[in-house]
Amino acid sequence: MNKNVEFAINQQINKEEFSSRLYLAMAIWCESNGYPGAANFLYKHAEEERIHMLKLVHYVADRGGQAELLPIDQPEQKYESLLDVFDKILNHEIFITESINSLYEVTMNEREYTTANFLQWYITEQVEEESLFSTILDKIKLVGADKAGMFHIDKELEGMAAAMVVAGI
Ligand code: OFO
Repeated sequence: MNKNVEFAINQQINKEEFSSRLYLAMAIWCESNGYPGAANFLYKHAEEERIHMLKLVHYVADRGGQAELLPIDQPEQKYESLLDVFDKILNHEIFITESINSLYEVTMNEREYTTANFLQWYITEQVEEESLFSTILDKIKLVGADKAGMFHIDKELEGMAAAMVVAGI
């Protein structure tokens, strides 16, 4: 496997692993701050990020490369509110999208078209994730300090977590 591409994928593996840990930290905060639905949704999302990481790990192995586990940063563990949590998630996903785009650029520069093709899945996934999190964030902003509205959003997130279980995520 092309060494520059392998290096860049290993950086992405690290970011996906960090994403999983970040959403786990957020789920823990939600669970102990009265948002059980958001917690379940984020526990599931942490698992999903782990799947994103493993998909890259297996791809590197399949192409005869060597996946490497790099040190992961400690995620923030204290949040001000549910709004703060989802605001940070959206910003993080935008950062991940930029990172996937840079990785795609490396594959293009190295003429690694097979890997570029493989990365299409991540490009599509990022569009879906940014849209999902921005919709949730808009709803949280809309209800503001209204407790009944916030309760309703938490229930909705619980439903989304249950749908992820049904979908086998
Ligand atoms: Fe939430 O994103 Fe991975 O890729």
